[in-house]
Amino acid sequence: MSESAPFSAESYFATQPPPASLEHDILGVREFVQQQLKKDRNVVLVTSGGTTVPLELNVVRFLDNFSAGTRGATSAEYFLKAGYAVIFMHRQFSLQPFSRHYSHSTNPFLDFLEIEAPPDAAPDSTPQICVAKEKREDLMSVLTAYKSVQASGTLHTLAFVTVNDYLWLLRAVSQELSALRRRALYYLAAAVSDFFLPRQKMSEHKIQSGKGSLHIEMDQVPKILKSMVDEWTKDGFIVSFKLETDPALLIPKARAALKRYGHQLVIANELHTRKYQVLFVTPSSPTSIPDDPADEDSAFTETWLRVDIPSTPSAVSQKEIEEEIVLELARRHSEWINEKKLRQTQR
Ligand code: PAZ
Repeated sequence: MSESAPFSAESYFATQPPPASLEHDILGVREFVQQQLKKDRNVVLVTSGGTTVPLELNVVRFLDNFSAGTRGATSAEYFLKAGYAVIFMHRQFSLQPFSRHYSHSTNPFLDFLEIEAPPDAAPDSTPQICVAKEKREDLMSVLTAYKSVQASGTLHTLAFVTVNDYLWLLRAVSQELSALRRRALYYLAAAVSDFFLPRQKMSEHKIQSGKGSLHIEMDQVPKILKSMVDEWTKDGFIVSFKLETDPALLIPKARAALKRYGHQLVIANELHTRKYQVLFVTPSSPTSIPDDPADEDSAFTETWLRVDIPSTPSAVSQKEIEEEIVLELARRHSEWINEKKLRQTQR
């Protein structure tokens, strides 16, 4: 255990420096939010990918969090399809909406292309590049969606690398997005480190191996969801994710998060089944969660969302679970907005 007091959100931001690009990034987000306000669109902030924890100021080594960014990139596409404008805040070089279909490791882009000599060409004419026939239909559908999103200006992307970049960006983007009040949806799918090394404890240069084994004491990352709910967002609909490897912890951990932070929904998923099933956990009553553990089962509502598991590891599941997740969230978000409006008019 660290001897110093744990970081609160406030002490974290007072002592850890902001990333150099923060001001520039936020101007871009502000402009995007203003455009969406004019168009009366709902906006979702999607966070995606893992965060790093550098061990040195001149960083050679770092800890990383597991995440390819599949959940975030795929969900962003479905949110766009559902009519949301999307701020996609992702780990640098992790998967992104649309280009994810052509990831270099699973579906290399060069394999889509063929070199073709024009049929009646002179011997010295330049060969043509064309898309392989069997790939054209899929590529056309991805490209059409991509171009349409570009033309409508509904996707804004931002990148982070370290957990520090992530925290500063999350706070600033949430504050900008709060202008949309309940029309803002926060979809926190990034895998964020629970521990970090404060700048004040970091070695300036590469840690040397001469002293034998390495002992590092890390501090706990502050629980910023509380500040997000109470201070940074005004009335937004907040969805956090909970990843566990022990299935027995899924429900208790999701319930504990809702009790502790007071947000709207936790999507719980287990590492090995996350692509085929997730659990939506919400408080049964939007206004209060009983303290008595005996009432716990009735205090929360849990709903599984599932898609078919592919029959072989290489078979592609026809349906992506993110489609189901986003459809259900869009429905719940809209219902929640309407309930809030109704309550306001009844006052
Ligand atoms: O990015 P990915 O598709 O490989 O994984 C998604 C995920 C498991 C990181 C996400 O669904 C999630 O649970 N994020 C929150 C992780 C956490 O508990 O910090």
